[in-house]
Amino acid sequence: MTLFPDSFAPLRESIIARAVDSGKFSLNIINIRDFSADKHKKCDDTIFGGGDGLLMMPQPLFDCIESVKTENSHIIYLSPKGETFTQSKAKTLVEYEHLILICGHYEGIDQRVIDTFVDEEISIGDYVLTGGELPAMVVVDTVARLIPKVLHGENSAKDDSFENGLLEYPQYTRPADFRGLKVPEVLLSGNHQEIAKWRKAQSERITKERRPDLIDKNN
Ligand code: 4F9
Repeated sequence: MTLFPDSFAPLRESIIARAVDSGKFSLNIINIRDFSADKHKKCDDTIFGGGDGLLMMPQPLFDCIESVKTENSHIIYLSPKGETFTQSKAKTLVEYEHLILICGHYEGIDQRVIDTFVDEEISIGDYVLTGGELPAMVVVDTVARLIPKVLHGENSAKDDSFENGLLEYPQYTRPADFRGLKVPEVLLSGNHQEIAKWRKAQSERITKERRPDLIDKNN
């Protein structure tokens, strides 16, 4: 749910678009403005108590949410005040039958919408954006690729970074020698046991170098 449905064009590309077109999941971009009862379709107003900026009014959001929610809906508000989004959170979310993502814009939404409907607030990181649209797309993309058969064998999720608590090992494709830059010999060996050993060692090395916090978290 958004005041800016056109900003979701990126989800109409590539893997996510194909998954929607082949019915692996459905995606409805709902324009909150369509639910405004105001004759000018107004959806935002100034903030009680003072302060700069505009807040999204409760009426359009209440009507928008009530038009689609069922007892199986899990309702998320994208907000810098939320719990930080992780791969592990994505795995929890993919189990829900129906997710509703509410995108605030301007200064956000009236607290009564949150108190009445929202099951959890999610942040994608400690920074402020112009709205919840980009965070909603991040959540949709991350969760959608965990739905069975959205990814195919050639881009499977099982070796992804974070999947085993480590960053992914380096990868190479043809040619084995590009301008004198060579692919590590072991990967051409056909020895699957040695390849698995090399990949595990590389994963551990790169995680130790770049994200020692991930190692501490696993131990
Ligand atoms: C939401 C930022 C989630 C980070 C929403 C302005 C936001 C955000 N994570 N910033 N509106």
